[in-house]
This record gives sequence, C-alpha cells and structure tokens, in this order.
Amino acid sequence: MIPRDPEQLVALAREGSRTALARLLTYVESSGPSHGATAALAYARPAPYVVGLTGAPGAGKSTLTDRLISVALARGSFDGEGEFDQVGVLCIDPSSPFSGGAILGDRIRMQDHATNDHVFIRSMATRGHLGGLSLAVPDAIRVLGAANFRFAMVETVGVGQMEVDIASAADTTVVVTNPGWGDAMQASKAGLLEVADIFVINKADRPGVKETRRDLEQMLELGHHEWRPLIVETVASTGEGSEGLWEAIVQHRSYLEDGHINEHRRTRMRRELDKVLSAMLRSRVAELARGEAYERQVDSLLAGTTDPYRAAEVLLSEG
Ligand SMILES: Nc1nc2c(ncn2[C@@H]2O[C@H](COP(=O)(O)OP(=O)(O)O)[C@@H](O)[C@H]2O)c(=O)[nH]1
Ligand SMILES: [Mg+2]
Repeated sequence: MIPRDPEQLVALAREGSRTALARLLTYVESSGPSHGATAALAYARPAPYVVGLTGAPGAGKSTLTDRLISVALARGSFDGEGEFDQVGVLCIDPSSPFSGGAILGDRIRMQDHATNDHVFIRSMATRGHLGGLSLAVPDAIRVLGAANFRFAMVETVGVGQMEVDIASAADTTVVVTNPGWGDAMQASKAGLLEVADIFVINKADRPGVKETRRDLEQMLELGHHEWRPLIVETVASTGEGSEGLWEAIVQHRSYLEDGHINEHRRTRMRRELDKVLSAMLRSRVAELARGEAYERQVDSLLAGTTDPYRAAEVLLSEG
C-alpha cells in the first residue's frame, strides 16, 4: 500500500518509487490539503537543472526531447560535473484541461523511454490548482528535485503567454522552430525571442534552413543580449544534431554557472512568488465578495454614502 502522507511519499520517491513520485505530483497539481505539505518538503531540497522546450505544435519538441533523453543518459553529467543517472520529463499542454490527444501522442512517441527505469515521463494537467499550470509546473519541478532528479526537461505545447511563462521557468530555454518563411517571425511575435537561450531549427532536412537562420540572426541583432542565444540545427527524426544541441545546453549551463545562475534563479523565484501572491490575493478577493460585509458596502455604494475606494479599504481592514 502506498501511503498518503507527503513525508512518507518523499522518502519513498527518494528510494526510487515512481508510484510515490506520481502521487506527489498529483498533490501539486491539485489544491487539496496535501499541496502545502508537499511544497514545503519539495522546496527544502535542491532543484534539478531544467531545460524547457517550447515552440509551435508539430515543430518536433517531443521527438527532440526523446533524443535529448538518450544523449543525457549516455553522458550522465553536464560536461563532467553534476552527475545524474535519471531524467525527468514533464509534458505540459495548457490548452487541454486533462491529458488530450497531443499528450497521448507524446506518450507513444516516448514509449522507448517510458519503460526505462532511468526515465520518468509525466503529462501534467491542472486540477483546480490555485494558479493553474504556471504555478503547478515549478512545484512539480521541485518535487522531481526532492525525488533526487538532478536533470529535468519540460515540454510545453503551443506558443501562448502561459507556454512562454512555463518554458522560461527553466534554467535553459530552448525554442524549437522549423525552416520556412515566417517561422522566425512567428517566434518573435509570440515573445519567444526574449526568452530563448537556444534556438533549434528542427526539420533541418527540409529546405529553407539558411533563410530561417538568417532571419533569426537578424532578429537577434536587434535585441540586447548578455548571453547571445545559440542557433542549432537538428533533424530530430534521425537524431542528427542532438549531440550538438546537448553541447549548446552544456555551454549555456556553464555560462550560468559562471556567475549568472544566482541572479537568474533570483529573478525566477521573484516571478514565482509574485504569481503565488497574486493567486492568493485573487482568491482572498473572491472570498470577500461572498461575504455579507461586501453586500453592505454595495448597498452603501448604491445609496451614495460611500465610494469604491473607501468601501475597498473598509473591507480589507475588516477582514
Ligand atoms: N522531416 C522531419 N520530421 C520531423 C523531424 N522532427 C520531428 N518530425 C516529425 O514531425 C512531427 C511532429 O513531431 P513532434 O515531436 O510530435 O512535435 P511537437 O508537437 O513539437 O512535440 C512528427 O511526425 C515527427 O516525426 C525532423 O527533424 N524532420
Ligand atoms: Mg509534443
């Protein structure tokens, strides 16, 4: 029997129990009573190094993730340091409240790895978590860390603001594009230019690679980057270029380790705290709006004996 207590579950997950790990991840996806306890345990442990992959549906993120899993496990470390013998993968699809078709496809594609003891793949869906997936994903990453994962990948589907948010919660953000007119432009419009540490031109077996590279380089010229994003070409379907992509990840990690990681993580932690605070304040407002005092203030507003600012002050100070 698998326990329900988060502390016991973390102990089991650290010994390698995938069932225990899965249950902990279910806790952080939901807003149940075990969420807080799980978060407290997870944030007390070091985070894994996280690579986020984002880009339009069909760009080849899952195929590429699959390739990276193989390269990462074969290497077993980043450039000789930070050893790991297992890889965790979170597949996120914000557009589907529960695991939909795209995720199922990912599962099937990654099936070679799904039966591998050294690989843990999990599709994430929001189950009423207070801030949705953009809060659940960082928590899930920390749960992986608590379960002794030192390296993890997060694949997000789509190119909306939330996907950009999730992907940029990674240490290294990889934006996957394809050759073809306008793909670089689309990535730029979606705000991906600002968050990308590495651009991948996947499906480099197709025409238009040179043009896409040139477009990306031109757009990068316009921005100001302390780290100039790398551009890597891959053919995920054959594995060509996946070693090169790994090298680019290692290179970016070295750059971060070389004095930038604390600042990078601080910015991320601020953003995360900001999101949690906003979500808590929003739910506090919703709670106030259900109370009698709130209706009394609305009555006063209708009677013209107060104004919305004073009414809000009163509600906040009373409750
Ligand atoms: N020609 C070609 N097809 C690819 C390449 N990489 C992926 N694909 C195919 O593109 C389709 C979408 O890939 P998938 O990894 O599911 O994309 P995702 O939606 O970004 O995760 C699949 O049919 C892959 O086999 C590539 O480098 N070249
Ligand atoms: Mg996919």
